[in-house]
Amino acid sequence: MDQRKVLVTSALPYANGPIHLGHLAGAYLPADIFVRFCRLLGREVLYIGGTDEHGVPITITADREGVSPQAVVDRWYADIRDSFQRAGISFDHFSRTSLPIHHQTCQDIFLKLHKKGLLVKKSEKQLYDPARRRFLPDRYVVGTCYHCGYAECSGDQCESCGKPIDPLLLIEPKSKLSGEKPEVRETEHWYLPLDRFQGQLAKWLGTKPHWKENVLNFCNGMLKEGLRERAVTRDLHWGIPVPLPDSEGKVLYVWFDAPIGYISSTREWAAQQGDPELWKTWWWDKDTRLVHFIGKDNIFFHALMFPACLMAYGNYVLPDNVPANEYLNLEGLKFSTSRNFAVWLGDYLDRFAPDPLRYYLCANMPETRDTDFNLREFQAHNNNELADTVGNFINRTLTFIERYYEGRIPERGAASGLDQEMLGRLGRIAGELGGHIDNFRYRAAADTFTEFARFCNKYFNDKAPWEARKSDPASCATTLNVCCQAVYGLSVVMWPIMPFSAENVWTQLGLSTNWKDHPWQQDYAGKLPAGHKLGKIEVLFPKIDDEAIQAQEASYKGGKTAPAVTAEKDELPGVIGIEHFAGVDIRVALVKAAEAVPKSKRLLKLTLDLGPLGERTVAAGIAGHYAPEDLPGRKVLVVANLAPRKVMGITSQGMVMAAVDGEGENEKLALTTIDGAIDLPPGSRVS
Ligand code: B3M
Ligand code: ZN
Repeated sequence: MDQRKVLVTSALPYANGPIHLGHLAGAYLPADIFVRFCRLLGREVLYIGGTDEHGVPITITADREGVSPQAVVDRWYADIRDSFQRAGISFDHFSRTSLPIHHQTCQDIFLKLHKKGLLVKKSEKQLYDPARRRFLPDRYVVGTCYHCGYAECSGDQCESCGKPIDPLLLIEPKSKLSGEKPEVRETEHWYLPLDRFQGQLAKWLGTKPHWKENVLNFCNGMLKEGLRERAVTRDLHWGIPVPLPDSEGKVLYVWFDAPIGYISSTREWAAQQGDPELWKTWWWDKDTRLVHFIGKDNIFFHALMFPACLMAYGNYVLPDNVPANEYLNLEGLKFSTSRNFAVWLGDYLDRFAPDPLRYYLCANMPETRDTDFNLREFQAHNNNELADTVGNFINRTLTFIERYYEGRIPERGAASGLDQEMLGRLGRIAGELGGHIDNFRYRAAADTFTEFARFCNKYFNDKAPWEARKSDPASCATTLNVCCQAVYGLSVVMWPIMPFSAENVWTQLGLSTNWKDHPWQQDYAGKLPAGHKLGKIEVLFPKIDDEAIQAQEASYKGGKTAPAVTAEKDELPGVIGIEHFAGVDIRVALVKAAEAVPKSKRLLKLTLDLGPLGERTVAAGIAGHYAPEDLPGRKVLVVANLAPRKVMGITSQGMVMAAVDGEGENEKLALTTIDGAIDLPPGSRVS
């Protein structure tokens, strides 16, 4: 195995809202599992993170909430840092990009590139909002993507196809500030001529055939199209000032500054270690393996643009790997912070322990394709695999020893065929599971782990120590001795995925809870000598019941919104708070069938497809306005969380929305449909 030192980074989340499980599965959990594995393996490893505190995502949040950008980032930096800590994401250092050390590092890099003649100043046309008298960088403008047709594309990068965007080419652009069509004005900016790095980047990427296919495909696609220059400055008042004369009102582009955050976070770490130069032994040493964990929407910046900056500067190592993940969705739909359609990490941790989530996300990691987070599946993984398999084996072993051997490990005698098979498996588990983690195969790692626990249970059953205790005490003692060593082996290989539970097992085994005492490569079978006294035994993975799952479900199926910095409540009569509106679950529904309701002039009976929410029957008062045969195939809007009611013998499970004017004979009615809009799947939320 490659024992070079490893510098690991996880994408810096924007400090403008809480972390959700989609984030966790994308860039944090996989990094943490890898880092913990490296630690036990004895590799020198440094795990760096922090929050991304600049750019338009922050200023838009601040504008919306009527507070300063600093107030926004201060709040979310602390919230994000705490959530990660509670989830066991074990950064060696977690910094923030609004700190002076980061500003200095970025300005230094910018100036060095400028001095080398690698930045080009150009007067360029940019979108400008005349109503607000402001330029509209990045996410201040939305329009339709000219690559893929995505309608909510922002001015820097398309969320749908991941490609960088030239805002001037957006189709039907609109200002996010005024909603108006922007005009085009001249402004001066600095550009990084990525085209000049095309050859160097292609050559470097050619040395990475082992990278994940999704990452290589994306990069090769971009190279094929030809890289274009990218502006690295913006007209904004929040960010790192451009360190050149006549740059009033201009800051560095957030995607120029954010990846440099990895470097400045390392510098801050070094200073705190008492050796401010220590960061160079990581970033400026060709023997460092630099590994960036990110979500797929960040590939361009980590695998092309940031490496180009590092090449331009010189000295720095380039990424050894960029194992980008696909997306984790929530019940078939994208996690959405703005629509509060998410399981928030902090909220989850208020209800459940971190490890069952870590295990489930590891087993369900979006490694090569998008995967789905489903609370029922999470519950099943906990109850069946963790509680009934892993926990059961550990618990039955330890309670047996406590009951019949006074809590001391019994002697191991001659090994039978079954014992030898068990010991053989125990000897191989670290290599097998470690190989998966080392190659970012998390799903296989979780499978291998659980499969091993299953085998342990089978061994226990086959050896039937409860019978052997009387008929063959020596064999019973051997079985329990071997089981204990297997419990130990399980606990060590468990640590990267479920650190809290591993440490709990170490306590139950009467061992140190310091990971440094539990190397990955060791003779697990010989760890616990006969006579060793166990610690206090407890259930490792309690079962999760339906009520707990339902409570968590309610948090995103119409309910709580992400807390704002200041919650303003209007006291006017008839005015509702956002939490009331958020309680109404409006969805896109595809009409599958429509039929007249006997004896009713008003009603049609509709069969609707709500995607992940399933099929519904709804009685709609639209018969005078639509013929049943005109409706199948149309996409309508439905209030999906209304209590069912009986109308003319039909149980109506929701309400179809329509615009109405007048009454009776004079009634005018039109269904609110999204026909002809972009292809929104049934079940999409409306907000
Ligand atoms: N903050 C984008 C994101 O959260 C950005 C990542 C920066 S990594 C240097 O997806
Ligand atoms: Zn696109």
